[in-house]
This record gives sequence, C-alpha cells and structure tokens, in this order.
Amino acid sequence: ASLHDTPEELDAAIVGAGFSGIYILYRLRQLNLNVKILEAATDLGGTWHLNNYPGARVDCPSPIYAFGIEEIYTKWKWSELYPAQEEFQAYFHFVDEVLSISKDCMFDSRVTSATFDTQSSKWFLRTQDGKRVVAKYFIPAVGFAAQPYTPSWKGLELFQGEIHHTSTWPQGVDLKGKRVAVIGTGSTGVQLIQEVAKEAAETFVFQRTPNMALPMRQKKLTPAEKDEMSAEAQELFRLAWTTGNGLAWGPEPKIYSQFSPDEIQQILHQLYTDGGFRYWSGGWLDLLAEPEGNRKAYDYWAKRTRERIQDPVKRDLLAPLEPPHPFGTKRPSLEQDYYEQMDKPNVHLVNTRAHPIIEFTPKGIVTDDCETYEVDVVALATGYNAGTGSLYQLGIKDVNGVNLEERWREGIATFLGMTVHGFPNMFYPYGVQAPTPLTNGPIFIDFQASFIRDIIKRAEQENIRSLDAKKSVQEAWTAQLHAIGSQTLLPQADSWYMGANILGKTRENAVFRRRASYVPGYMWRDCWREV
Ligand code: NA7
Repeated sequence: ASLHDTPEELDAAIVGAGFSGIYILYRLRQLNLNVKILEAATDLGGTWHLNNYPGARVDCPSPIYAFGIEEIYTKWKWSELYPAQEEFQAYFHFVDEVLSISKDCMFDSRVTSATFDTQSSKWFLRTQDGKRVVAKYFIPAVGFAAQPYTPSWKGLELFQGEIHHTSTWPQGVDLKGKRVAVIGTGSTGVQLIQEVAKEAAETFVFQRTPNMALPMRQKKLTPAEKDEMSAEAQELFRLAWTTGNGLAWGPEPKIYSQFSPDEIQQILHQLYTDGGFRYWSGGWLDLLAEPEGNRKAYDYWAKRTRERIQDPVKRDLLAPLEPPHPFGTKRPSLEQDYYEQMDKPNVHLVNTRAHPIIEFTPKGIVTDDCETYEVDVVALATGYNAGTGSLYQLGIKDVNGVNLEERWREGIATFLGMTVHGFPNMFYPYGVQAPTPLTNGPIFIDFQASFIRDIIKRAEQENIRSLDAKKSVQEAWTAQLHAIGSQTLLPQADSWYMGANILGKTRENAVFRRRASYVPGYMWRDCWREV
C-alpha cells in the first residue's frame, strides 16, 4: 500500500471486502483489470466479520447464501441450514484460500474521501491514515448496514455499566448472572435476545414495534445431508437466479384473489410449517400489495404465535390482535425459541411505544412513566442508517465537488440503484433503490456484479473515458421506483426500507420492489453520457 505522497494507481478501486466487494473483485479479474479492495477492518467478511453479537446468524438457507462459484460450493460444506457468524468467518477464510482475495486487499484502510477529477476522469480516494489511491472505476461495496444507528438519548454517556451496539460487540462479554437490557427487536434484537435470555439473570427487552418473527426451523446437517446439499448446490444456485427473492423457491404465479379462502388457509399453514422466509415470500404474488390477503397472513401468524405465549400481557405486546403495520412490510426475523424465551418470568418486556426511553442514568434506563431499569449491560440493537449512511461516510463528491449527501438531501435519485448522475464510473452494489433487502444477498450481488463487469467490459472495449448515467434516465428510474412502491403496502410501515427508522431522515421508499423488471436492458448508449 502506498503511503502519503505516491498514490496507488488502479483500474478499479473497490471499497469493502464483504460478499459484494469480493464478488466484484472476482468478476473484474475476469477482465484482467488491476483491481484492489480497500477495507476498513482487518479481515474479510464485511458484516460477517463485524457482527459478533451472541446469536448472529444468517436468515437465508444454505447452500445459496454463499458464493455461486463452482470451486467454492463444490468443496465447502455447511454444518447447518442457517449457519452462525463464526461459520461465515471460517467460510471467508476458505474463500480466501481458493480465490486468493487477501493479496488484492488493503486492510485497515478506511476511505474518508472520494472525489472525481474531470481532467483525468479518475477517482481519487483517500483513507483515514493518509493512503491515496487513484482509479478509473470506483465501486463502493459497503452494503446497507455500515453505519450503526444509536438514538441520541440524554445521558447515554453517563451510563457506568457496559454498553455496546450490536455491530461493534466485543469478544468475551460475560452475561452470566447479569441484568441485561436489549433495546430494539429488529432482526438483530430477536437473535440476540434468544441468547441473552439463556445467560442473563434478568433480561429487559425494550420493544417499540413487535417483530413478526417466523419460525426458522433450523437444522443441523448430517454428513449425508451435507453431501446431498453439495450435490444439489449447482441446481439451487441456478434456480435462485430465476426467482424474485433470490431463493430457490418463489410464490405460485397467482394473486390472492385467485385462491379460495380454504386454499389460503392451507397455504399459510404449509408455509408456516415449512419455515424460514417461505411465509414472507412463498405464498402468493401480491402479499405485500393487497390488504385483505395480507391481513389473513397476519392473523394466521398472530394465532400461531399467541399459542406459544402464556403470559397474557406479553402475548398482546408480542403478537397483538391488531397488526401495527401490514404483515411483512418490515423485515421479519427468523426465530428458534424467541417466544418461549420472552415468556420466561425473568425476561421483562418494556413497551417503549407506550413509554419511550427518555434518558440514561449511571445505573440504567429511564422511561417516560418515570420507571428506572437498573442494569449491568445494555445492548443497542437499534439498527443502521441503512443504505445512504454507508455511502455518506465515504465522503463521496460529484463532478462539481458536491457531496452525495447534499445531492440527496431532497430525495435519493439513482439509476438502477447502482449509479448516480454526476458520479461517473461509480457503481455501488447492494444499496439503495435496488431490490436489496427483499432478496437473498449473495445471489442478487452476483447479478449486480455481473452487470458491473459487463458494462465496464464494454466501456473498455469502446475506449470510453467515463460513464455517467443521464439525468433523464435517472429521473425515469426513480419515478418508476416510486410508482411501483406506492402500489404496495410498504409505505405503511416505519421501516428502514422507507428511511423511517431514523429520526429526521427523509421518509421515502428506498427499495426497488420488482426484481423481474430489474433485468438490465439498460446497458448502452441512450442511458449514459461520457464525462
Ligand atoms: P432494525 O431492523 O432497524 O431494528 C432496529 C430496532 O431498534 C427496531 O426494533 C426499532 O424499533 C428499534 N429502535 C430504533 N430506535 C429506537 C428508539 N429510539 N427507541 C426504541 N427502539 C428503537 O435493525 P437490525 O439491526 O435489527 O436489522 C438490520 C438489518 O440487518 C435487517 O433488516 C437484516 O437485513 C440484517 P422500530 O421497529 O423502529 O419501532
């Protein structure tokens, strides 16, 4: 790595060594380009390197939450249907052995500024410790969850116990016999709570919105099942490329009104029994768009969940008879024994919808009904400044020197959810205005990485200095996204899909809902200008 005065010259600079950074490195190597990854952390894995909290595991089933690369999936064997974070760390090391990724990585390199120079048509990147890189193509592969969000509660800094956001959870936090608060019941909170409740003397769960968590139906794989899975992997990856959710199955190609009420109940029963995200995206096509069927799905979920909770107060808070928002318009978590853990007498459910947290004291947390919860450890499972936050912290400026954050102040505008007008030769995978959170990550990333490779290949063949999405196509894309989004139930939830989890953030749909029409017919001429 070049320090200070001599910038390292590359064809493409990727930021981030998670699934997307690695996939893009792999794809761009196919073009014989000089490519490197700049990674803030000390190891590969991105979110799977950082998220060390107890219970962290994937919610998409193996073997297809993985690289669809033959040299990898034919050799690697998963131990469970839904592997835990430690297994992903081992997996990324294995991927490194097979693909030699680390040799093209600059670790400990946190990018803090990225500017486009119109003279040379190149991106100039600078890291926190003064390293400089110049590259024709700039690929911020930083995922949607790179900027943790902690609400600015009064007195937070006064708390004298241990306090950790889940994304920076250190090794070796001892919870045994402790009083532990978990704030937040999103995907992270649910996973964490299941583990905390088994260790801690008392657990205080601060819930604002109940998670419509679905049974994971986790499975440890026997040696025979592992072999079977390896043998099927190729076909499963192939199938996953054809579905809207990036999983190996999708809904029947029918809408709610095409089923009889009995059929609907049978479908719900079957999907719930089969487990995983099937209940969320395996039923009928318009589950997230049509209110009557959506309510049926909610009611069946609530009935099955309520049966598992003995405490009547907790039952009404965890699975109320009236849904707080349409089913599935916030991401459901997958759980193993969440409701049984929550039902235990030493697990206390604090309703922060009714009584918000107003401050921290040296000893604990105070809610607006003047209750004080004295605890030894606080876990902040309060999520992320999703999508935009990940990009903003890189300090990216457009051709006129204007910050991305400034450019998007009045609303996010992109072309394909991968590039932004005024930021030539910048392609970001797995981010805002793409189908990102509604698909199985690695499969969708592979799809985008292939698109990015193909468009760069074409630009190189035709000697194009830089590709900048035209303003008109960006406007059309963004308008289409909002038009599709407004026909769904997604805007009815205060989710991070809507930017509505962060106080003060503009509320707008950040998800391109329909993967089918996401297929790029957008490759050439009339969509791009040269800068
Ligand atoms: P999420 O899904 O954004 O969850 C954050 C949680 O924190 C959620 O339950 C929030 O309640 C809660 N929260 C946030 N701010 C507050 C305040 N001020 N008071 C009380 N509670 C609060 O983040 P995760 O880390 O769980 O998951 C992120 C993604 O990672 C996930 O979708 C997966 O794709 C992987 P709310 O629901 O907003 O009422």
